[in-house]
Amino acid sequence: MHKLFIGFSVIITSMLFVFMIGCKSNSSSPTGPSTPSTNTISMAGNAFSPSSLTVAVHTTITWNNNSSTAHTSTSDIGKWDTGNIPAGSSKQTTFDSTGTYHYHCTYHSFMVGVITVQ
Ligand SMILES: [Cu+2]
Repeated sequence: MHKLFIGFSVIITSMLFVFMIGCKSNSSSPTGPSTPSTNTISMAGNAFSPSSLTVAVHTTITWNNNSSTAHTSTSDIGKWDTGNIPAGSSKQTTFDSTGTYHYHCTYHSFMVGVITVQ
């Protein structure tokens, strides 16, 4: 009788354990925050390409200098300045506030572009 009781308890405990594991695997995982997108602007032929770009807030833009001379991406209102980007290298800027931002290259005043963050 006593052995039977112990055996019964083991079975009940095992079933409870399996039930708990089952519940855990069934619980839905929480959805994480939306991942910000990444965009690339090329600096080639002494021009920004695309020269006009609209991105979502918190987007990181990668400035790729694909030309043979150094360039910068410098905000007209001092919002950001990548500083010197040597030929063949790149830098990144993250846009955390909405607005329309005009920018230029400090070495080539005719190199201009605009980024709209919304
Ligand atoms: Cu330039």
